[in-house]
Amino acid sequence: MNLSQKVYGVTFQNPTVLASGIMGITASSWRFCVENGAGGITTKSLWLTEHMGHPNPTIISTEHWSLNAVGLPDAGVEKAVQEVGDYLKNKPAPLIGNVVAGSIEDFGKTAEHIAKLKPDFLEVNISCPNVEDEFGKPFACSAPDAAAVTKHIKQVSGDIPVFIKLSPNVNNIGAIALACAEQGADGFTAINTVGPGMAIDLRSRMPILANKVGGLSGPAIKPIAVKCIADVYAATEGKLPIIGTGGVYTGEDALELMLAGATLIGIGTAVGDRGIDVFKKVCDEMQYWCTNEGVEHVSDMVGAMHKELASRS
Ligand code: RRO
Repeated sequence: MNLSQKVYGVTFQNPTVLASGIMGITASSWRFCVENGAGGITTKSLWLTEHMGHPNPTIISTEHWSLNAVGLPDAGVEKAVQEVGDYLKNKPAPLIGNVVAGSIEDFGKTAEHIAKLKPDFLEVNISCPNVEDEFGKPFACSAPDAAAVTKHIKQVSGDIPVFIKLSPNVNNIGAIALACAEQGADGFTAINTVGPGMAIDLRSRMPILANKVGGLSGPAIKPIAVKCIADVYAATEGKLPIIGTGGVYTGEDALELMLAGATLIGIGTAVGDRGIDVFKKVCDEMQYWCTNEGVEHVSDMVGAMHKELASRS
């Protein structure tokens, strides 16, 4: 059973990808993920200049969900250039450079810096739910805003495919994806975290996160991820690759996101719960299921729900 996936000429040995914001920003931590089975790596969100994150506590986890409001701490593009450059010199697996900014112009500048390093893809984070106080509603919450960022980034990114990271916190994710596709988006990452949500400590009567609210991730959000991926796939007629992310813990979770339309599978919160070798575990579980079910190549699963629905209508 073959797990490899080819996207825009880039071969991923398996569909699992480290999701953005997990495991820091050093070439050695990315290599460690690949040694533990990751088919690809996404960097944390990179800023043009140094950016302070939110104060602690920034993360709270239960068995069913995590809430985070890390607030995008980053050392700025100089540091990113060093680490990304180091990784790309001798990369063990493809690298997706994730960029973030507070304005369309700064998105362009950051993307231009990172594109020059020749990552395999760019991922554009227009959907962080945790910096609304600083920057207002995420660009991903409006089709014209999301399209404007896409258009600007496509002008500076050369031949690097551009994936737009979408927000689930909208009622028209398909229309937003389509607006980005019309401006040249090469693919999508779906989804960023849900909400924001809030958790309150009973004794202190205070929100647990210093930021009060945070983005929801973990097993509880998988059905939302599946629906969003299916909507994006349908809106773009399955023509553009999707990195499906949201609540994937097991091989069967990964395959479910593939049936909805994902070509690659981001794994984030599960790294903390199942350990760094979650990538290898998820791959072994995908292998096991597909072999038992007679699926020869994992790519046969991508978008298969849509074909099945069409064949029955
Ligand atoms: O840093 C964060 O607080 C954060 C980001 Br950039 C994001 O895109 N999604 C999220 O849940 N947290």
